[in-house]
Amino acid sequence: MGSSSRRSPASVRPAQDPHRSSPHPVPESRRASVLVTEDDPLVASAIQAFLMIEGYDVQIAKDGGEAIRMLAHAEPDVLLTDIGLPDVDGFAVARAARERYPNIPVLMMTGRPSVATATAALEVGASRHISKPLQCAELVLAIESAVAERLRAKQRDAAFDLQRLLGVEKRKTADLQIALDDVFGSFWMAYQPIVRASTGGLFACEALLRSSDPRLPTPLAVLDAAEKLHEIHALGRIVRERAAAPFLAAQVGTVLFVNLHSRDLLDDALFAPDAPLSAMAHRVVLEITERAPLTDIDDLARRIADLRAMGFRLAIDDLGAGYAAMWALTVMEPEIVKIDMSLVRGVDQNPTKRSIVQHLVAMSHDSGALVVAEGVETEAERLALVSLECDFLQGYLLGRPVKALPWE
Ligand code: G
Ligand code: MN
Repeated sequence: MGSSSRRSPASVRPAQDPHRSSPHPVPESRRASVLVTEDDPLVASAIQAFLMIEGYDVQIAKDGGEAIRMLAHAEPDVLLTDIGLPDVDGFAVARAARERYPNIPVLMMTGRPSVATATAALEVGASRHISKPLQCAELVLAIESAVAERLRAKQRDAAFDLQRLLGVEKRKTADLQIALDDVFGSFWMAYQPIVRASTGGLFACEALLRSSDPRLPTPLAVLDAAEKLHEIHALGRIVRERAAAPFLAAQVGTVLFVNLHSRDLLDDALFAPDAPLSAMAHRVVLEITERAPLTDIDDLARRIADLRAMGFRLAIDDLGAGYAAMWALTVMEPEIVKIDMSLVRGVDQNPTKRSIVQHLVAMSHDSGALVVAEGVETEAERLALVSLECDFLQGYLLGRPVKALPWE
């Protein structure tokens, strides 16, 4: 506003609308912040007082330069700027605001409205062009609708971002599904020997899932993908079918250890008489890891009893790796306990591990379970485990997992 249009605070005339009740409730949108650029201190303080009563957070810039500096510091919800200012004009302030915040609503006021000022205001993206003297009702309505528009724009942006995110997630899921479908076709079972600790003779083989697909290169990656895509049952069925195949063909007497996911216990196919493992159940040990919780499996005890009735033996896998060793031992009453390789690694040198293994072996034997030590890599570990009375040993020292059955 130039000096010619300076007016007293009385120029901010109260609203004429007789229906406006006062004091009005302050709606949520009124807490919006307004940056007012006005060089006339009296008009500025009148606008500020009025808008603050209306519930707005108001900042005053006394010239264009100050407004631009304040804009650099923080984004107001609305910019209300006079056109005539002593330094840069209101159009420059509007342009600077729009450059920094493309969606900021800009209201321009002038004491000398003309087609030219209205057109110029439009060109800098002002949503409203207000004539002075200001009508309070008009000013509030203009600010209210600017704030509402700003809110709608923000919601549109958020909805757009969400859509984009969902799109990306959807594509990722679709890609993962393709990878998993391919891996279902291509994965194979490797077999690792489990030997008798006393003689070194072959007792059993553990079937281990192996994938050479770079998208899902490890058993854990395949399991994670199957969990994400709710395909745990499908995966388990193929695992059991592929693990059993060479055993069924060869009719060998060696025991087969197969890993179950805790969810597999909920799959009826595991219990079916014509399922791949059912016919050879008396030669199969089903491993259930201690790492994953079994607490959310309904009817756990009955399901375990059903498997036993079919002839299966049960093993707790990775004992000592989780927090539920005692619980797993008492609920499952396993025939076999597999001590986790984290306890086996360096057991010959670490007195604590030695003592834990000793106690786990004693507890297992007391409850009638036999013990497999997993992940045996050195002769020193082997000797320690033999002296600690482990019944069976498994690990790279005794044999790596290989595609062919170890006796072939
Ligand atoms: O959870 P589970 O115990 O089923 O995991 C067995 C895994 O441990 C297999 O992937 C197998 O390749 C790996 N493994 C078997 N023997 C050894 C070993 O001696 N050392 C190490 N580091 N890993 C082993
Ligand atoms: Mn295992």
